[in-house]
Amino acid sequence: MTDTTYTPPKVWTWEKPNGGAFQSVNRPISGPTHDAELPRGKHPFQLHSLATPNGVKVTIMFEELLAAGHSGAEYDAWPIHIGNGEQFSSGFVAVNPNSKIPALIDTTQSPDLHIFESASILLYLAERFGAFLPQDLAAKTQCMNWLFWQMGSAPYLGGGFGHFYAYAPYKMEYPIDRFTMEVKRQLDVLDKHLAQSQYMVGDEYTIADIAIWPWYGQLVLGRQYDAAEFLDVASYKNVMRWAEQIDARDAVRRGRMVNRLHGDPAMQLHERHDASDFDTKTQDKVGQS
Ligand SMILES: N[C@@H](CCC(=O)N[C@@H](CS)C(=O)NCC(=O)O)C(=O)O
Repeated sequence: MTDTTYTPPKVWTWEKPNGGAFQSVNRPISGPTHDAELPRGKHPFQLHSLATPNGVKVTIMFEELLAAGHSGAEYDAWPIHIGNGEQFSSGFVAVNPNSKIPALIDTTQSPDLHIFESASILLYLAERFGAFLPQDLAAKTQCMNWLFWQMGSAPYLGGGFGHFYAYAPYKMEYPIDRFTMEVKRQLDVLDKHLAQSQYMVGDEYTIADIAIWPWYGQLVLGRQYDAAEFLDVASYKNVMRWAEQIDARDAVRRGRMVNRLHGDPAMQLHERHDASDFDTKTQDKVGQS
């Protein structure tokens, strides 16, 4: 199989698995594949997610809100096994017709409010609790600029670079080159900005940091795609300083643990229903499942 011999047909048809890492769940159509209700806990917010960068944005936000004293932000976090296609259950699709984690239900609204797209969730929670969102117009606009920058940029990192560097069935120079170029350009954008600013918006830690860190912060910390050396992440010194500063926050550490199904058992809290779960229900304590 090589990418130099492929001639696209006149009309693409869905005939065979493509050999990629997510071939068993990828489909060219939307909608549910099976009937299954979502579980429901006792807290105001019901989160259905997974500890990918997009999922971690939201669990960090909840843990930061709770750490800041917003007790109304209590939440139940339920894992969605995307490798098993749980994002295509009828219950999940009813909350997010796009079948992607994270998906959130605010049960304090009548009827329940469904919130999907990680930036929409961050903005919803920030406005709901008046937190991690600047009030000043200029600062708020900066925050939105960087929040939307993240949503537009990360697909080049994840769906572009990450996919072809780590997940594609074989290595192809053209897409790896193209997306490496773009990801390094994005890191340089961040590096130049963070040379002049402690956080993405001046000295204020905001939802812009909470959105960008799980992707680009964790990339330079060597947690994404095993690509730290390839991308020479150490050369982005300001991004590294910012990434380490945010990584040291207790709420960020807790947020990384929620709905994590792989890696160090002590960092895996499959379901989160109570603050005490971090001490008693991680996989090193309850055993592998
Ligand atoms: N733009 C969306 C992207 C969400 C997304 O791509 N989620 C991935 C995991 S990080 C997912 O659910 N993938 C499952 C699938 O594609 O079937 C957001 O930021 O919420």
